[in-house]
Amino acid sequence: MNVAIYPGSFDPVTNGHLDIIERSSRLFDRLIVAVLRNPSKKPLFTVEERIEMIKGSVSHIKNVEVDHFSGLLVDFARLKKARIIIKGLRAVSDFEYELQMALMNKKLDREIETIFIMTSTKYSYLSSSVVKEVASLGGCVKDLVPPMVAEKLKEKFNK
Ligand code: COD
Repeated sequence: MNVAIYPGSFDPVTNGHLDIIERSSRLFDRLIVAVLRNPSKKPLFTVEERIEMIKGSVSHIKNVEVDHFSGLLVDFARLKKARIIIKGLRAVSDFEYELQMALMNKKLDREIETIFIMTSTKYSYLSSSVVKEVASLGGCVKDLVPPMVAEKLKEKFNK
């Protein structure tokens, strides 16, 4: 069975992330969306909230599950018997950062392969940070995130 992991902060999940999830779920038997629990960062949403929002947005895809991890991604991958890491690429700036991580993950575990999926043009400008900024300033994020996330952002920023 081909198991792949799509890791990220997903603070919050956007339509760009969902596009990567939908497209990679068609390539592997099982796809684990893995939310990083990073105590040194101050996210807008808790891990539990982020998981709930992803679960609510991917329930129609049968081979996708949502989990969380802390520590090294390669350790989590080994635990889940996954050898493939999925990353999304939007721009050259993503590539430099992602290449460094892919090479480091390979150094840490030579069984791991990172597979890059190109963003869809319509989501190429989309990131969780931009979405949070727009929402915090009262802008409309309806077309950028799943409805449940738009609702949660409204609650957070009271807009
Ligand atoms: N279109 C396509 N792809 C997108 C889009 C979009 N619009 N938006 C985001 N993506 C991609 C990103 O490029 C990334 O691949 C993924 O979706 C998740 O994005 P984010 O922003 O939610 O998550 P990141 O980039 O903050 O996640 C970083 C990790 C959690 C993957 C990383 O920090 C990690 O692996 N940490 C664990 C510690 C570790 O093992 N370190 C050693 C490796 S160097």
